Amino acid sequence: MASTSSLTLSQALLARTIFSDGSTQFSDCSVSLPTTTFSGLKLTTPRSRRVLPTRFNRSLRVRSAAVETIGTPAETSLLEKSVNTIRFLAIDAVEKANSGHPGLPMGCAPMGHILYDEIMRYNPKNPYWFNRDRFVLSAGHGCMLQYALLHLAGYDSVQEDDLKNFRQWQSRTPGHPENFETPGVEVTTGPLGQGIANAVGLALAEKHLAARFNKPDNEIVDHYTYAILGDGCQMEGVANEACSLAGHWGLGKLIAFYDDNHISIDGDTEIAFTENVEERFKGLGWHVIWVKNGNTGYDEIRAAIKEAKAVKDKPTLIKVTTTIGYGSPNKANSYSVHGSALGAKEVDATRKNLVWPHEPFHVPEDVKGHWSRLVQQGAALEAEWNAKFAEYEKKYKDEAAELKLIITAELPAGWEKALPVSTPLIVPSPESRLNLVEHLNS
Ligand SMILES: Cc1ncc(C[n+]2csc(CCOP(=O)(O)OP(=O)(O)O)c2C)c(N)n1
Repeated sequence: MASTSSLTLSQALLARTIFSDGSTQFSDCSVSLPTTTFSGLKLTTPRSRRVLPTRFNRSLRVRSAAVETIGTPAETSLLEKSVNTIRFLAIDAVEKANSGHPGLPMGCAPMGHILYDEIMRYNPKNPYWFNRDRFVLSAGHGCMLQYALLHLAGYDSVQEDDLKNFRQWQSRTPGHPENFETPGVEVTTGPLGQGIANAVGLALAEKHLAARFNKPDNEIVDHYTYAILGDGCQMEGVANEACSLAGHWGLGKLIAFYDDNHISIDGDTEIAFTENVEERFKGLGWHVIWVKNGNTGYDEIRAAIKEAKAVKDKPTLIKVTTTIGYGSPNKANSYSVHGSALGAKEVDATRKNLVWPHEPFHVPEDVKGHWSRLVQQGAALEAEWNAKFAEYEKKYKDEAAELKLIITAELPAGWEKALPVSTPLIVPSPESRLNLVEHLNS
């Protein structure tokens, strides 16, 4: 049973959910919010949406020769089925909207699946649980990956209808992740490079709070920050600057996956981006691992994460070589799948290629069943942490009170007394003014 104070902490975070009418999104949330306690928290009004410009049509040169066709396995494993569910949710949503980026989700589905299904610690029913692991999709254009994962994981913010409303006016699934629209999205991303910089900030915050509040017998702050970034993020200066700091600070709990698919918006990265990213990151003080088969190398991905976690004093970059648009027989490995719907004919061909006989937006029952455990698991993780916090609070009263203030973004009592006292205004005499004019004219 969680202590009252711990519940209060969760409530405060829930209260940060985003509606101008003051309601929360979580209908099944059993806690009621003591509004007076949290009146200091600002509710954000949903923005008026901008109209997304439709990408102009390009004549596409498709490198079909480079595309592998996946054989028809007699029986797909549940894991492959789940990964393909992510791929097809992305394909179907982009197809329905006739707008979006299917390529990245199709290529990154295996690493996304492993992260959300096996590795990350979070509570889908309370996206604001303080000690959750953080995930930042720095390559924000591939947001259907994140929406599909949030949907499968059981977040209330991304229901089937939300997926069907991808990129529509006032939907909870806008064309790039927005943390004030979709609980579960930690950081608004889209401007390339900025997401990984934010991930560095989140990992720094964790390390700072851990240093300040953790005790030898109670490590109350203890979570990881994961990010996925692509070639476009790697090209941006801001990413390098932030990653340099991450290396300098030795942010061991920052693990970034570099989606090394050799394709960017205009074609092969050979055109403009040929630097050695691995060597650069080593130079920045990161631990670097290369997963050579990000398409089906599930064990390779798992082993890389294990290795990354064992390195405590450096952030880790896991370069994962993937195929953009994996599974599409005629468009994979080409820029045509980066930012456009596949088109009905290619969707059919991809369904055949990946042996996916289902209707659009279908989540097979066994896949649903597999993911459903995460709701219970998440609640248990949070309850366990709440109990830990109650212990912490008993033993370290002052620190607990301070940490609570930080988590709920409240100011300590008497904060106004710490404000600097203003100096009385000195009115210059007419003589000194005349002096000044003389000086200026001289
Ligand atoms: C700072 C910035 N510049 C330009 C863009 C427009 N843009 C969106 S995606 C993209 C290409 C990203 O390439 P990559 O990371 O390789 O993604 P992939 O092709 O693998 O999906 C560009 C240039 C942007 N989002 N942000």
